[in-house]
Amino acid sequence: MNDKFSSLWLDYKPLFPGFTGRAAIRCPSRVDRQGAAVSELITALKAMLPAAELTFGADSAGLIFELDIGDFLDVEEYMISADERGAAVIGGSERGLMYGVFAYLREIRTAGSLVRMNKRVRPALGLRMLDHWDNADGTVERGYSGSSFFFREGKLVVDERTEMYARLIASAGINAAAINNVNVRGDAVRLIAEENLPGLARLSELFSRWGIALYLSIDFSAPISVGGMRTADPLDPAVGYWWSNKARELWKAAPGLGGFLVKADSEGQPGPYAYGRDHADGANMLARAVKPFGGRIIWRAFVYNCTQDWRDERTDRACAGYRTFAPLDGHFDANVILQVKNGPMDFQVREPVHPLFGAMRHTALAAEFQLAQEYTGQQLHVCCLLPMFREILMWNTACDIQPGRVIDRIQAAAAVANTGDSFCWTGSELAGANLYGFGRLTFEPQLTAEDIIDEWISLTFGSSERVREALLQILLGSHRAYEGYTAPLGLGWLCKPGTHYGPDPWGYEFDRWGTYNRADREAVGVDRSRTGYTSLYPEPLRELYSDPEKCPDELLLFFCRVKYTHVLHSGKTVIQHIYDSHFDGYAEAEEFARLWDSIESELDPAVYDNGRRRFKEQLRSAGEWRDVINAFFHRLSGVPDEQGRKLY
Ligand code: GCV
Repeated sequence: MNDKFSSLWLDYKPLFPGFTGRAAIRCPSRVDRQGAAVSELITALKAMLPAAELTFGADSAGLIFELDIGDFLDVEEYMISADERGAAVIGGSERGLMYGVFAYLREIRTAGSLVRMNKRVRPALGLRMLDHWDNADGTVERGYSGSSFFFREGKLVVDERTEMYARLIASAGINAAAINNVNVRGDAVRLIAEENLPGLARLSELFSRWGIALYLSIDFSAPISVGGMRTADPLDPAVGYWWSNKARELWKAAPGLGGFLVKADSEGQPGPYAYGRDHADGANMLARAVKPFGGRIIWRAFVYNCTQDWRDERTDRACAGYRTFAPLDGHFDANVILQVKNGPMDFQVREPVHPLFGAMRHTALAAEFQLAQEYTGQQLHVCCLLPMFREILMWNTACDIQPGRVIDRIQAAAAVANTGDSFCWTGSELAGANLYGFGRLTFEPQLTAEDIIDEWISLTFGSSERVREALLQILLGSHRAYEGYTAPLGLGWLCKPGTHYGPDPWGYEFDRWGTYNRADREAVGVDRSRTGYTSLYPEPLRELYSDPEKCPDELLLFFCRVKYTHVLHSGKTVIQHIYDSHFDGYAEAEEFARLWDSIESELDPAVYDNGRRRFKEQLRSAGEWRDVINAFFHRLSGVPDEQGRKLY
């Protein structure tokens, strides 16, 4: 395991190196002096005012930083009033105070001075969570940032990196983390067994200090695999009893536990179906076991038939989550949260918003995003997902409950983490924007993606205007570019099966996963009115998506099957759009690499070098995508490029 790590956006630099006066922290006894808020403020002030005399509580003629807790605020809410002489930060609890301190530090660091400000902020969502797909053997499923820092050879690790991790994500506003893969395999099955209680206790204590609830992905069949029972039937009272005892044991050792995350009856994971029960039976049995301890069950809605017959044109994977869970609306206990992927498929570069967000009226929902860029370049390609995440959160479900945006319909947001034991945590420094931004966006979704990226650049790379402009241009344009040179117009799954990296337009065709583009000589795309998928949306979305003349260009081939000569709203034909977007996307990637080179002198040499190697691979891969996909559609359609470019 790599023990060296960067402090990323928490790398406090001297702000006023020449300030030799006094700086005092004042707080009443109701504020915990050993708590995260006070300790972070001390760490930051020592680094930012290296020559100041830092005092605690005493009167001071210099700068004054007052911290307090006010029960008129919500637990995670904070207020800041500040000017050139210091600041007063009040939180609704230690947690709120910690968020207030982080917010204040962020403001003065991005401004480069002590600022005058008045602010009162409450997070938009109560649960802002990271899901790590770390395995107990130290590997990370869909991990592109090195090995796990939570597990080494089957054992839990709690060390300085864990502390830094907690500070980093807390500073971004994240308040929960599931540390192990939802595919619970190998030694991870026994994570809830007695031998792991001391490790879990240490980890949950560390997390709690930073306001983070520890979640565990569990094996639904643990009564068998861990408990030695003969069944895991959720309606068998002995099974419920086993889970209740297990929960008691876990919460006694680790009171900071938040609950369990469950992938059941999906891609080979065990679940209630084996006993003829449904997902509500499974989730509620666990919910009852954890309820006395304030625990929650996060139950994933990623359930579909992954052994489909490709010739069956009626069965559509996109419909599966809806058809499984919509009939169960209202059947889940109050401490169950149904975690729904942002789209109906699986984190493709472009998907429609999942219809369950508009449909589930009586079920608590979490939106699940993926920071790990499984289908979006695996952190070798720069692909900033924040504009897309924000668009999804602000998307109007058109349901008849108002307000009806996704952000109004959910109680929580979770993201598959993109971290590992690489020095910069996310393999690529630029992928750090996704990690930071997910927390900030789910805390304050009124911020734009540009606001957040700008803030992240300043905290991570400093105040150079050239760096700021170059990185903003790269990050803000990166998703559009990636979509352009890979899978435009809502066409997903053009990637290689298994690894999900690089082009293979027939890789997922004619297979069992139910993920097709159905391209032939005449036409391309899936007619999702025929499969019944468009009917899962209310009007006016249903009509919008069903009609190729109305459907938004960027989703056309997801929803409709059209001829290559079909004319888009943009005025181009489908085939010409495919060619152009591949050439344009590649040109944008070239421009990103050039911009990165243009700021070389302002970057740390190791950071520049890491980026340069990744941009080189991005360009190689983007060229491959452009050529393979253009050649594929050119050969199928026989339509030449209007500009006469070589299509290979
Ligand atoms: C953890 C996709 C990924 C799998 C992942 C799964 C999920 O299928 O390729 O690696 O498994 O999603 O979200 O459960």
